[in-house]
Amino acid sequence: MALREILVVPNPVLKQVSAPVEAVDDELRALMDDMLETMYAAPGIGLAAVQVGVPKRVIVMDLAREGEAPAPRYYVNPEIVSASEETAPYEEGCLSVPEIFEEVERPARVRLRYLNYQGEQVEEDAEGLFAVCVQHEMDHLQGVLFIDHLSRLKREQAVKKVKKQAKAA
Ligand code: GNR
Ligand code: NI
Repeated sequence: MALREILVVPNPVLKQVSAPVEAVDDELRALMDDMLETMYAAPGIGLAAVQVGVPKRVIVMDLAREGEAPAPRYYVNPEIVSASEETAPYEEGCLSVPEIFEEVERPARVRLRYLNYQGEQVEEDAEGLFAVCVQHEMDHLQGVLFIDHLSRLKREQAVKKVKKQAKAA
């Protein structure tokens, strides 16, 4: 396992549309292991492969709270089968837009279809933080960041802030 570098805005790789995975094999599992390690180290609750510079349709997540046992989740080629009409707001952040937090409104519940760590097709219902996080990660697979859901002014302010931080670091 190895830590990978997390790309931050305005890195153009983050705008790429990720390609479907052809096979869930040991090479892909090694990528997912690295992603999980990188996510835990950050720390974060989700990570899309494109955030470590690999534009493939792969997401890892762990929503366990502090003190709870780790609960890694892996999503390969995820699709949203259906989404609720009802929406819910959540104050989101992103490891690729460090230290910026803004409210985003998304469908409150979604039904997912994806391949798991073993390459088996699974369907699962998501709500609450799980629904927020999986939609945030699936946006990454389309080259969309949570700040793209904000007004242009707020988005530009966020990118400016991150650039300024990067310079100071
Ligand atoms: O660690 C993360 N926390 C978070 C909080 C609210 C909504 C979404 C997220 S995902 C984020 C990690 C990340 O950037 N994943 O792409
Ligand atoms: Ni993110």
